[in-house]
Amino acid sequence: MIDLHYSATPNGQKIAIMLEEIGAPHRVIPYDIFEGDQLTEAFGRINPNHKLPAIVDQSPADGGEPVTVFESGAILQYLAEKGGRFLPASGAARAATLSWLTWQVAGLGPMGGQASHFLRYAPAGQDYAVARYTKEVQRLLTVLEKRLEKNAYVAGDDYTIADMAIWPGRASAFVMGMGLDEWPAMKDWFERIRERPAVARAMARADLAAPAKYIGRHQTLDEKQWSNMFGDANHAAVTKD
Ligand SMILES: N[C@@H](CCC(=O)N[C@@H](CS)C(=O)NCC(=O)O)C(=O)O
Repeated sequence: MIDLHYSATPNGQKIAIMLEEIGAPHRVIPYDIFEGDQLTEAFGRINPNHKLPAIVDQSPADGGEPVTVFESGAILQYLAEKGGRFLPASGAARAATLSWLTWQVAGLGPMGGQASHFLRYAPAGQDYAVARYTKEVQRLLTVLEKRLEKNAYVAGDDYTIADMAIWPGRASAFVMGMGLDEWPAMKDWFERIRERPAVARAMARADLAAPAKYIGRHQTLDEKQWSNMFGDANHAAVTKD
């Protein structure tokens, strides 16, 4: 049994999709990040960075003590090794998978997160920041489009954890007005992945669905929610650990 500490955002959805793909028994432990569920000392013992997702594998392969993993890229790699699927064992295919996985977690993910912040959460009038991050996301999506023009999946011929890392964020980019019509190769890749039974199952699960308050084009947080997400409460969590 794997505990999935989960918030219904693209980073959480990556892991939910992977758990469906490998058929790993799991239970979802939901966190409302607006309400500060991620800021408790108990969760700090699972992820000292206080971000979702994280997993606790209660029955690791070596039969030892439960294993905790945080950071979505590390979780995907751990689960691929546990499930024996979606991460080639060696050679060029493994290198490509880990390169594109890291490209997502270190590039597209954070840049998309900043674009989303300045477009959707920050007070109006942040033109420079909006332009900077949306332009960088467009650049990264062009890199992805070029890759998918020549490859069925991002790491090559096969669907891997790198596709799983990229797909949910690409899905949620619609909220920022970033459609798929100008990216034909990406659109085809997006639809093929959406039709995978495991992806369709994950996206249909009520316990994984994003609440309406997470997906507004313009977000309005009250003072406490703002503090939990971006302000004093968010910072205080790491100083008191
Ligand atoms: N690099 C991390 C990013 C995790 C992350 O930013 N999680 C967000 C939800 S998508 C979160 O927990 N936000 C709550 C907060 O910042 O307090 C990963 O890939 O897992």
